[in-house]
Amino acid sequence: MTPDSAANANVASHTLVQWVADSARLTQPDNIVWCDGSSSERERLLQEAVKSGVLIPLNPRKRPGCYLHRSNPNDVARTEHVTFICTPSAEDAGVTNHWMAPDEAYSRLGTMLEGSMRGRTMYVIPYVLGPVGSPYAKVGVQITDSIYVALSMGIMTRMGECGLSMLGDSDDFNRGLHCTLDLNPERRFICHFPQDNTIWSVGSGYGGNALLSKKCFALRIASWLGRDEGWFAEHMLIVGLRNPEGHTRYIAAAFPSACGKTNLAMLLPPPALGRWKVFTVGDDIAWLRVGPDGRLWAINPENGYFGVAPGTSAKSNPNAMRMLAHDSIFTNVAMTPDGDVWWEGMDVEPPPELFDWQGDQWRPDSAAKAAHPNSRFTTPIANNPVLSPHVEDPCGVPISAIVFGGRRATTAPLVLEAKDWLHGVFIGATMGSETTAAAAGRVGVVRRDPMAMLPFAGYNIGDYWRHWLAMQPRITEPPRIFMVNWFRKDVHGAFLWPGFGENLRVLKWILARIDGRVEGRETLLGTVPEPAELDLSGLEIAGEQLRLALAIDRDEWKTEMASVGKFFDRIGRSVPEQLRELHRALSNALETDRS
Ligand code: OXD
Ligand code: MN
Repeated sequence: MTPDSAANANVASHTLVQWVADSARLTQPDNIVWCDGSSSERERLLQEAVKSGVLIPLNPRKRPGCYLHRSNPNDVARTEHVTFICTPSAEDAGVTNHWMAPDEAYSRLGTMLEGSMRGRTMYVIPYVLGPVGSPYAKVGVQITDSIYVALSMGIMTRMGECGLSMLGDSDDFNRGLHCTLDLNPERRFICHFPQDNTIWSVGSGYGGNALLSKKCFALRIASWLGRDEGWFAEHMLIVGLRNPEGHTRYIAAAFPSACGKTNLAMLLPPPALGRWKVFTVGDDIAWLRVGPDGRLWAINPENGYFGVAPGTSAKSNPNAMRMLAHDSIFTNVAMTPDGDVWWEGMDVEPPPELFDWQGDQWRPDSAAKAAHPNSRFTTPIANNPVLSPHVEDPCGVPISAIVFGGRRATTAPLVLEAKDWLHGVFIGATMGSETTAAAAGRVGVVRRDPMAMLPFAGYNIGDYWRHWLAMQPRITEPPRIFMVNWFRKDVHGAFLWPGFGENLRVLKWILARIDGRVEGRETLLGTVPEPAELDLSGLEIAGEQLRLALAIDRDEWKTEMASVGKFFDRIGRSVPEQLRELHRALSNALETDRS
């Protein structure tokens, strides 16, 4: 589509035309390009991005259709400290979010945006979250001055004409205004205005801050819409598991950023479980609705993966390695002299020389990492060799189990089943996990990360828990709720459980519980497997190691409950009383019960 072509683009929504005109008046771009999502447009944008140095083409024989992007070194992760929920009252945002009054946010960012696109091109990107035509899909339009963002949105969303035709003449779309400014961290703000279905993001080109469809719309704004409209927007993968008898069930699992959601979503079964098949519906975000049958049904709002590269290997995620072979954008990975990519944990020896993520010469004896720990790949879902055939189903897939997981070296057992919905919500609400490189700040510190939504709930977390509880009566066939932890370590710091493909053994136990085929062992904190109930065929794991992986240590859990109590106190009166009560009951039982 040619510049300044709103008329040619057949934009029926007067509100959209007006909003783009207002944004252009504010930012004063030299050109406006309405993106149509065609392959010719993509080719043109790719060529421009290469010409301007934003993308480096990789070796077409090794990585056809692939490009490398190097970001500003100060702009490599989500920046939670400058991410704001802008609601009329601070109480609506709650203590786990940063809050700014809407007027103040519009005015502060408005000043930064004034004339900010002078000399630049404004891309107008209409997109659909969810299968096109699904009654659950939603339309967003992002304005950006970043060609890298425009190209990435073309991978991550169903982008272009489909967005405009789904919108028609309606004014019901998310308005995302993004401008990179000068990438000065002092002028970096990601502001959400849920009442206006609007996002303003300035000063960053990093995916989680700048691809506004993802964390900003599909989680923060959507969680707000979900509360009002009676559904859930969650930081969850969606995976289908087909058993050897040919029956497929679906699990939705919430893990914090960079804790293995993508790996679990496209897991390759170990040889002993080779008759099982795993299908990916989504790897990061799930929108869950109650179906007419009283079950929860999930769609993946996205159309691509924005995954963490380091640690991805033929061993940890062979399906991901296959999908990254072509038509992907890599950000901040290392580059080999012959134009291929490399990162730590790829499990192939680094060549004697590399260009590190900043483009500098790197040798295997260099002290620094070659790839940034939060370096990423952006790749279309269609590249995934195990993509579920149901990914475009308008009503999604029915969910049999919800799994909450964290990265915990201690305390949390390999798997545990909640007693009921309330207890499951408690487990999700109180989960803890070690921080990762996906967000700026210290790595490896345990923090409470309720439902893996700490950085993504678009409103007061206590009200968000209330919404989970309030939905219960409507979900007459609820999924069962579990907690998992692949990351527990022994005293020497070695992982107790092998993880990756072997995690299917745990998922198999979860399905067996749902089918009533295993009893498990009841504990104060929920039901854990008897070791013999786990299918360990073909796996060498010492009995003691497994016992430790499954163990519930009373002292560790007392400490855990004390930390949960402090977290609840910090959140204050919005914590639902039912969760408070359960916390008291579990804490007392840990003190007194000797079973
Ligand atoms: C992500 C994240 O990029 O959670 O998915 O940070
Ligand atoms: Mn995520």
